[in-house]
Amino acid sequence: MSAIKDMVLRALLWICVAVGCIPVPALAHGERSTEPYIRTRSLHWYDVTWSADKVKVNESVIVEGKFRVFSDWPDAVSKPDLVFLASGAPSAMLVRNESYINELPARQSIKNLELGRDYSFKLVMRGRVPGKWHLHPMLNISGAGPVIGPGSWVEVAGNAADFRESVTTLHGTKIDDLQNYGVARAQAWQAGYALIAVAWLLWWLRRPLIIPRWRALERGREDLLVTTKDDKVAVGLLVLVLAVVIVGFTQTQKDYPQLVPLQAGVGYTPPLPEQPTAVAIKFKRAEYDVPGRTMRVTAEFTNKSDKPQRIGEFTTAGLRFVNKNLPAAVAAVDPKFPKELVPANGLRVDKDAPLQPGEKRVVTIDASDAAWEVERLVSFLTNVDARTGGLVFFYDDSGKRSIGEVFGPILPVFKGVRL
Ligand SMILES: [Cu+2]
Repeated sequence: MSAIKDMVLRALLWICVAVGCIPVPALAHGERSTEPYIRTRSLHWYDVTWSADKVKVNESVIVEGKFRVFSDWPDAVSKPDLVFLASGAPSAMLVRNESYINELPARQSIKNLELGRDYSFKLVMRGRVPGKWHLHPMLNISGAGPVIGPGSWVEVAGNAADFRESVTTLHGTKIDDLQNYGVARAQAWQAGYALIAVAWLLWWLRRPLIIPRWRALERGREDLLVTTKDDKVAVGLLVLVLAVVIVGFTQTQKDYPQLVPLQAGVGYTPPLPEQPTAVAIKFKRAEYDVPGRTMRVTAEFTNKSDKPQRIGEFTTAGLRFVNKNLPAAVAAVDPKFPKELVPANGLRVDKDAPLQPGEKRVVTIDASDAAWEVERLVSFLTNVDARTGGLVFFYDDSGKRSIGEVFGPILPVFKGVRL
């Protein structure tokens, strides 16, 4: 018994040490906690831009880009039949004033996204609370939860007290600041109901409670528990509550005769037009080299276009592995794109010569970086369904891009970096 007690105490001690004594500043907000099979096989965000990295309170920053709904969607994740576009940022430090999917306002949920297709998105965020905030696009998927896109730091400068969210209603009423509009009225209602609830509780609490009542029950004197006076008070209270509700409802209807109810409908937008993939990809194998921190994917590539094609980028889980030997691919990375999401080692392509029209070639691509560990992406090695996936960007000799998908099972290996 004392051994178990010892063990429990020791475990508690270690938990205290772990939680209390190693404070780590929270610089982000959990974007790395999503399982790798979701991050590598559900949504692939690309061409994401932030219009500014510094705004003043009340100024806007626009986050826009595209996402591919991956063909090899994991079985364990609900299909994207109902989604809602949101922003991933700490609370409402920036407010979301507008949101769009394929230029359709996305203030409501959107239904029936199609696998293997692309969608564009746009978020208009306005600075509210000064500070440095990590701002991501995020898609909430019904039944699966949020899938977060790449994040960039946006600094909001100025004074929080200057923030205003003013609107003019359909009737022309000017509301100076939506932040506190109607708050006092809502609080008065809550306080009123709380008062009634507390009065009702006190009515019963003022009398002897558990033991005397139990003894009365024991003696078969249930009639002593609820008196006629109690009944009267209960009826009075019921009438009071009904009167408050009816009078409140009538008065509110009179004050605001025309109301638009909260909208519960969902929208639909067809995906963006399908772009022909210049290169067909036939997956061969994938391995994760544990000591070399490298994901290595081998596939057969067939050039279906009439122009030579090269592999420029492999992107998965928000990381962009870029082939540094291909200027078009390097130029496609916006210099303002978060550096930590573009691993310095880039993408190694073992047979990098242009793939000629009609040519078929087996190529191995190596994506090496500590980011696999930092981004907590290696836990796919312990998943029951160890699969991975990503987008491959091809560029022709004129710099035109096309996108292909690669996915398949992945195995861990321990042989070190191949040179
Ligand atoms: Cu973040």
